[in-house]
Amino acid sequence: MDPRDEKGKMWYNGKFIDWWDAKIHVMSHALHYGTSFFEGIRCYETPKGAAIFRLQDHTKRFINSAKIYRTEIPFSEEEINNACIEVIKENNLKSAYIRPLAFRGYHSLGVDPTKCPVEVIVAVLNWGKYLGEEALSQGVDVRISSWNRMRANTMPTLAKAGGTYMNSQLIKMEAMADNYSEGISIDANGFVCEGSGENIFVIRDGVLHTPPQYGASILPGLTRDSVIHICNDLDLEVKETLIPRELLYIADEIFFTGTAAELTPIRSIDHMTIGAGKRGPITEKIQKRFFEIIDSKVKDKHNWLTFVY
Ligand code: PPE
Repeated sequence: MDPRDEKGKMWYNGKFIDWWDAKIHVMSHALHYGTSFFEGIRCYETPKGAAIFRLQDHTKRFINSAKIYRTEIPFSEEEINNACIEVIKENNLKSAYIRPLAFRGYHSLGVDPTKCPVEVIVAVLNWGKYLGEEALSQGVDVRISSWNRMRANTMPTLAKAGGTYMNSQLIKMEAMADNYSEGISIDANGFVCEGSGENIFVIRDGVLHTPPQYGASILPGLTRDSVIHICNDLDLEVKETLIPRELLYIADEIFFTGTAAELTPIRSIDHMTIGAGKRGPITEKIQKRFFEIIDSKVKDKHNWLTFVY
């Protein structure tokens, strides 16, 4: 994705403006202190037209991320949902990555954000495969990060807040500097957490394991939640449990989940081959069902799709 290619309209505080007119002042609070909340949502091209995946759940998480930081987004849940739909229509898109963002704008310097206005945008862009074109079928090579995720009661991990992503950036840059696609973070207690922008599932003896939604310093991912539902539908057992680092090395299959990453298999960690060193059969089964739901090939029984047009 090259932002310079982006044209078209951006939803900005309730109005549509040109992509390049969406500007802020350099003294905006968010720039100085990381004061922002965001979402990443995919809109897929399906045989029945453009469909947004889990829109309402993303909007709820967006509003709650702000609430954790005592911030009220000055638009209702319904208005944000509609903004995501309307910005796709306005740009006449069949598919897109939708990025709602709320941030504290320009008023005064100082840590106290409360006088700075809360501004909201919804951008749409083309975002291809997060970890590379072949990642979904071939898998990726990753490392365990030397950076830990935030300890409980430091930076809240249930909030998808801009500042938190400084930690993600450390994990990602360290991995890339060593030619890995991604890093896996460990929490303050020494247990496996997540990728810099993905949750993780570990398969051993036919059972899936993933860090618990609460208490493991992870973002409660919606793709993660979707995978858990799909596993129930497919009669696959999922355990939400603390995962020691060494379980990764002896796993049969491991994959990342995320809106951007979708379901990306991991083929090696720290140069140790995972399972057969390629996408495993259970990963493939879950991945297949995930895309069948999106492609309307099987019934969307959980009501995950919102059709745009
Ligand atoms: N953990 C983190 C830290 C995270 O950022 C994401 C999403 C997830 C887990 C998976 O959550 P979900 O998308 O609800 O399944 N990361 C978003 C932003 C990535 C970025 O580089 O920006 C995303 O995937 O859209």
